[in-house]
Amino acid sequence: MSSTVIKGGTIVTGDLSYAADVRIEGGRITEIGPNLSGDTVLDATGAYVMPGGIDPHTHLEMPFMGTYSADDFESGTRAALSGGTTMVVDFALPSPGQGLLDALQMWDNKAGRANCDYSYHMAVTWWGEQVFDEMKTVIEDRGINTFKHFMAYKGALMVNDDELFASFNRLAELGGIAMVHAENGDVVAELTAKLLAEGNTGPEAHAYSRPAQVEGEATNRAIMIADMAGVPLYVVHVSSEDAHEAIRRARSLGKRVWGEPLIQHLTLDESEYFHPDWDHAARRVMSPPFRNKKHQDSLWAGLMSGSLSVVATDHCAFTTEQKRYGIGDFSKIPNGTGGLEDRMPMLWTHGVATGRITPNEFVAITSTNIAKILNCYPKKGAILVGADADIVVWDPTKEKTITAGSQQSAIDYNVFEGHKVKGLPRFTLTRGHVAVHDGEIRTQEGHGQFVKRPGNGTVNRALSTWKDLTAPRPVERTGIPATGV
Ligand code: DUC
Ligand code: ZN
Ligand code: ZN
Ligand code: ZN
Repeated sequence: MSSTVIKGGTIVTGDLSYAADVRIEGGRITEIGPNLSGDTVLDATGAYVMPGGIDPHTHLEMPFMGTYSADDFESGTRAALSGGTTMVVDFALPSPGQGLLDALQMWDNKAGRANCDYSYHMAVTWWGEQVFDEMKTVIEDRGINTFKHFMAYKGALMVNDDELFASFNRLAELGGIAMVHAENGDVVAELTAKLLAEGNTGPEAHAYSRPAQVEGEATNRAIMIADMAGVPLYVVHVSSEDAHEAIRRARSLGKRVWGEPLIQHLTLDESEYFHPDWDHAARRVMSPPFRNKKHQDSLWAGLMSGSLSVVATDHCAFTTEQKRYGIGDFSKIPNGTGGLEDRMPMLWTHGVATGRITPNEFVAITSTNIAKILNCYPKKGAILVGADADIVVWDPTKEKTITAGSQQSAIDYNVFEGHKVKGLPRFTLTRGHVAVHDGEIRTQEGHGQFVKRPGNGTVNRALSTWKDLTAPRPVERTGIPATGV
């Protein structure tokens, strides 16, 4: 079997850094140590050898708001690899009334083109006996242990509290993890109607329609409902101090709750929506919206202190032409921004290079933490013998200016346009295949494989306060007062 050796670099994992070479055979790491030799040698002198990034939040070729997101599994995973990300987790989204297994079949058909490994989260967009039954098959046979619930998008994807509670209870029983898009969809719908009636039709009104309070309220509600069901909870795209505060409090009480900020919310703010150019503002419309510095500082503090666990992208890219469906009515602008290619360089530049986080913390929040939460560690998220050779050789001195003209994504702009980044991949390897070398793309369409993530059973159980109570039973009373007279 031919071997590849990554030579002369510093291995950086989620908890330590040390000088060593890495040998790869058959797509896996087979040896770590000094002075290794191999058939192919990749020079990592002056670079960090890190687990490839895992982006746990993408929407590739997703039917949404009357259109499809523009990056599919081919362009999306090419963008990912170009930026040092070697695995994506996409959301398989049944339309209301559609079965879970049916939706997974649709996603399998699309994902066959992936250039890197991938997995899915299952979305619960409606509730009924079929969903209840199929959840077991999804977890036990398909190896998908995470289920996302939209608390917003009323009339489309949103589920109500009774449905949330039923689904969370079922997940607790099956050893799954609940995920939420936490915004109060009823209030968003009311604010949207009011803003439009008052003539606020531009992209800036999108931000007014989704204030931080709608996120804080829904996050808190989801945490309380998860606690009553006894299920672990993962809150996607945490964008505000209000939501972060609820997560921090839950964690300090011993509840198993994780929060995922996005690179966009960490680095871009609400002023983008007040740009005089309509296209500029509309291209940045996503939910939750970008926020002000107070919220950004809170998200950074969460990453630094550990109350927030993971940085993702919610990559859901739409072209300018698609964004223009919302001219005259902001609520029709397809919600979503790109970021797959830029997450790692942007986080390194604004996180590591500024001294906010260490290189080891960078690895933890871009890869290792989520591999553990999603139950695919140490196959993914690790530089260990036996792990998949999903590796990024990271050159901390390499610089570029982000431009749409040189990106892999299929869209015609980039929300980070003009941002200078320092820290980029020298090599990105997906299961041992060198997919990127110094910006040169050598991806192989269809190389990606599905990564199974079984349920965690009792290991990942929420530490529920509610479940501390003994099972309800009637009290035997000595005397019952007579009713009436
Ligand atoms: N938010 C977005 O901006 N796009 C996709 C779905 C979501 O929740
Ligand atoms: Zn969402
Ligand atoms: Zn999303
Ligand atoms: Zn080179």
